[in-house]
Amino acid sequence: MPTPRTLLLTGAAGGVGTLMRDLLPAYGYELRLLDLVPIDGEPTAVTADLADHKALREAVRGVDAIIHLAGISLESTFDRILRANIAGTYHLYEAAREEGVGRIVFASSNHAIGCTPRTRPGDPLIPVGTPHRPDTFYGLSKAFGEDLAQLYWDKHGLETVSVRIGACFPEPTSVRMLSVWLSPADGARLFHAALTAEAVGHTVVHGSSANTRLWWDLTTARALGYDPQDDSEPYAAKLVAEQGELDPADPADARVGGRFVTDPPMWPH
Ligand code: NAI
Ligand code: 15L
Repeated sequence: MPTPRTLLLTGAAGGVGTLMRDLLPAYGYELRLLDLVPIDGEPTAVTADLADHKALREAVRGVDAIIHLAGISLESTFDRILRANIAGTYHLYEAAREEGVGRIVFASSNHAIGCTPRTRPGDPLIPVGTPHRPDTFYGLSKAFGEDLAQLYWDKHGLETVSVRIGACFPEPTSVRMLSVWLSPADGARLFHAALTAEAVGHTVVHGSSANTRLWWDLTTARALGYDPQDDSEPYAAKLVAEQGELDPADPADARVGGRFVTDPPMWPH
């Protein structure tokens, strides 16, 4: 596909959105911003809910591609996840289909496979084709998003790269994060690769830096042209001294999703 220039960034007020607003313009993108909440210093940003079909149609009209970050980014009640993440992602795909947008980069999550046992030293890395094993309603919504993306590719020719992000923050803050960290700069590299690779159909990739303690396979991400430059290991000595190594006897430490696996579910209230 031709190199996209104009991008819609949903969830632009959030943590990853804020990091990407700083980093993506250097790749030559012009960003159109959308979020449920107003964005400081961005008077032209669209303030809209993913449930607002008319606003979504207008927001996607004329863009070359979309990075879809908007939604609830942690566990919540099923009803809230249903509205924001499941129905919300459907509404975005419908708007994109109606307006003829060619490609979406979908912010999936490691929590779509969160109940998968984590890799121990010497084990093979977790392949991208590992079955969905969501650890929460939140992870379930990301599994849904990946399947929705497959449906829109198979039925409508709308391409997606689903990026199962590990943890994208300025620095790793836990021993678990040493394995799953995606540095902001590598995040921008990965999004750029996902936006510019030829003929992606629906491709699922794991989204991490080149961490020494990596748990999953980055082959499909590298095949897009992603060349991660960062490694969490320089942060390891301090974090391990403070927190200790992961304990294989602790169920939260034994699986990919960490405490998402063991936290009690949230019920309606
Ligand atoms: P965040 O919670 O900081 O930002 C999400 C943004 O989406 C917020 O600004 C919020 O206002 C907006 N939003 C929520 N519901 C909305 C709705 N109905 N309509 C419009 N906007 C809505 O999350 P963060 O950390 O920036 O993550 C971005 C995306 O990446 C999320 O989809 C998250 O699930 C995914 N992700 C993030 C990871 C991370 O390490 N930060 C790891 C894995 C996945
Ligand atoms: C996610 O999916 C969350 O959005 C993020 O806040 C982190 O908790 C991350 O996963 C993680 O697994 O550390």
